[in-house]
Amino acid sequence: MSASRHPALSATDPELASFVAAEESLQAETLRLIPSENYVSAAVLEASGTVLQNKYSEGYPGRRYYEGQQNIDRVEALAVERAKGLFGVDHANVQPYSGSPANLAVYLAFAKPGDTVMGMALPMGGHLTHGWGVSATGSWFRGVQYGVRPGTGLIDYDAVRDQALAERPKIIFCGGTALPRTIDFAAFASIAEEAGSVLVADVAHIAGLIAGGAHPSPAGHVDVISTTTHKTLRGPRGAMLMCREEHAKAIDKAVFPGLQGGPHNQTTAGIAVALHEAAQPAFVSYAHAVVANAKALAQALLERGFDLVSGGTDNHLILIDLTGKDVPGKVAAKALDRAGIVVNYNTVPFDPRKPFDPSGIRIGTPSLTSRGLSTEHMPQVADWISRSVDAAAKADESALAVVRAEVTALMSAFPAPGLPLS
Ligand code: DSN
Repeated sequence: MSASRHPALSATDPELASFVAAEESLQAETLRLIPSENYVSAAVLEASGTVLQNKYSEGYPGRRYYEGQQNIDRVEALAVERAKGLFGVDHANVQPYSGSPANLAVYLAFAKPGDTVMGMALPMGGHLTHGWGVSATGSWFRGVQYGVRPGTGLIDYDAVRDQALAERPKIIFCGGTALPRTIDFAAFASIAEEAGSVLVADVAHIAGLIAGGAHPSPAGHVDVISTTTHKTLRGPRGAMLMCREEHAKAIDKAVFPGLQGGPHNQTTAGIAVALHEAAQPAFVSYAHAVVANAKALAQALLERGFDLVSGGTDNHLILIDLTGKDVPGKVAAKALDRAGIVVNYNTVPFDPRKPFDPSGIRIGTPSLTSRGLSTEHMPQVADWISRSVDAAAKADESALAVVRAEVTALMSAFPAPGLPLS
């Protein structure tokens, strides 16, 4: 790390500073395809590292348990107003520490231990906190799970409706972590209304696409919107809960004092900046470019013989089923990492393999789009993935090294927001 970039850290703790410098280089040199990751702007990075973190602020603007909130109240109120404006909602709570605590607050607000709750199964593309067994949400509540159709990889809305009417869950979650297709919020809303359930859209992955008009919004269809702020939205690691006015008190009470203590004010500031950036015309272009890149990458992968869950993508995410390639997801992901392409191994629907050694890899285009790569680069990216997976099958380390050199060369021409220029 250059002393001029983080002089105090380098002087006080050179060992830790060297780890940060190494991470900066890694993020600059590699092609980051994990669909839930991104690069924050220098402004978000600065806001997230301010003296705001020296302050305790239990409560909400104008209703705190500690004095000295003159500035903190303004920061949080600004973030709240920006969230409401950007997503078109009555109420926003910007205090959840991250996505899992945000979702836990939803359970606290609307259900009692032992109640039935419904969400998409984790191996089908859902999230742990949507009632999956190993999560607190699946052990403190009775989680029932829906999935996708075999063959198409698409949500079977008729089956979801039948299950919801049979189970009458207190809460239904829609959204997930490995869903390449558009979520039909109106269809979920009509199911939830018939079943008498509170409907929650967990849009963590697609919040930035919604903000930029590249995915339909759940606002007006669902009771609560839960989202992290650091994925396609390009903010700091945090979360928000947004809802109709009728649920505002329940949500706020569940976040504080129900689950959390003092909010992380420095994160709130970063969220406020990210929301401001996401309200600019350039972010509309960014969101649409993310989707255009994902579609172009999916097409290039199909042309190279890859099997994609649901046959492609409508959003930022592609789930590659490697069953036909005879390379397990974990082996492929680790080989790609050695080639400078960062992905995560992932289950595919109806995966015969275990989650820690599954059949798929999950990729996405938010980060590469933040660096300015466009559809013309996607055949090259698909080519690197194809060569790396082939190299993994043959244990050909020299082929991976060749890909890595090519990746590093291209990425050096596309500096990442927030990172030092090398
Ligand atoms: N860890 C997130 C993801 O990668 O999708 C979900 O919480």
